[in-house]
Amino acid sequence: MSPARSAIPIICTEEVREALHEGRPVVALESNVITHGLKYPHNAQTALEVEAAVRKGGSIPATVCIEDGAIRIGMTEQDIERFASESGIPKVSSRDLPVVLARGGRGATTVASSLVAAELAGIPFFSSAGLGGVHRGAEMTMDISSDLIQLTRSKVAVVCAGAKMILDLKLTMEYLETHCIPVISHGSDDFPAFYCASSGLKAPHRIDDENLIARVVATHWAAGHPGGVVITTPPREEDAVDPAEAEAAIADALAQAERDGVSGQGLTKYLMHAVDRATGGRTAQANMAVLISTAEIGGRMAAAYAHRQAASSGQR
Ligand code: PSU
Ligand code: MN
Repeated sequence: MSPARSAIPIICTEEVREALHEGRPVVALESNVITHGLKYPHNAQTALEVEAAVRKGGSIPATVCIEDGAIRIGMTEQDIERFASESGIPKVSSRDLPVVLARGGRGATTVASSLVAAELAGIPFFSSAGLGGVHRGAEMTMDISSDLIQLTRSKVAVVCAGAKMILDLKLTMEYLETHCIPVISHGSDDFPAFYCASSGLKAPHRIDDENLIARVVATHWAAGHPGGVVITTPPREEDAVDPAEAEAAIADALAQAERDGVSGQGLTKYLMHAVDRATGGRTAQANMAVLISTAEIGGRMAAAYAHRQAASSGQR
């Protein structure tokens, strides 16, 4: 381990440590969705169901958070309950991570900071429902989620249901293309929009065979690329929200955010909650369902990748 890395305390649960040691598949998960994405007690319940779904897919779940200035890889049921029920736990994205760690603090990791943690711990797969991306109006605000920037820097494959629909998905796709991040759609021709099966945008590549996806991920890294791969999977039909309904709620939420002068790091949470209220909780319901269904597929993909790695190291 390099000196820079050993300066960061990383504490894995025993289960995760053993799995990593034995080359068994692990899927990293974020905790910001627990503290900032969903409301108590649905957040705690969903986080546990997400972990169960990763197991059903054949992998070990490792929810990431920061406590006492250490990166925790794997949260116990009690940890999840605490994060879900306590207020005031800060959202920690990549830019905040060194400050919270150095100060000995705690926080909930976004997709971006969870990718940093996953790579440090040697976990090549991560799953969440919706990536952060390029916000609508970013040509004026320059609000682009560090989830995207971190994807260009961390060798972690991200399994998700596309990016959050509150974003400008066309610009988000452009960003990913510009930064050489492969986007592979599984089970659909289209790039999904988190609540909805399609964003109306075609995915650049569709691959349904999970072993082939594992091969793409391995090939991307073998070619020397320093970043990740985005693997999308649409919400199940029964969970998806009608795009027209979602879009109307998003338009209202964006107008409200402008009236209330909300921007910056609080914007994503503000918009997501405004959309949930406008749809009578329908989108929050879809959010929970898609977190769970995506996690199971993430579990399957990480398992396929680990299997492939074991087979190729056995050949050497
Ligand atoms: N709010 C939600 N759900 C979420 C998030 C916020 O209702 O999932 C999150 C995720 O943790 C994601 C982050 O990584 O927001 C992106 O925030 P930003 O757009 O500020 O980078
Ligand atoms: Mn932002």
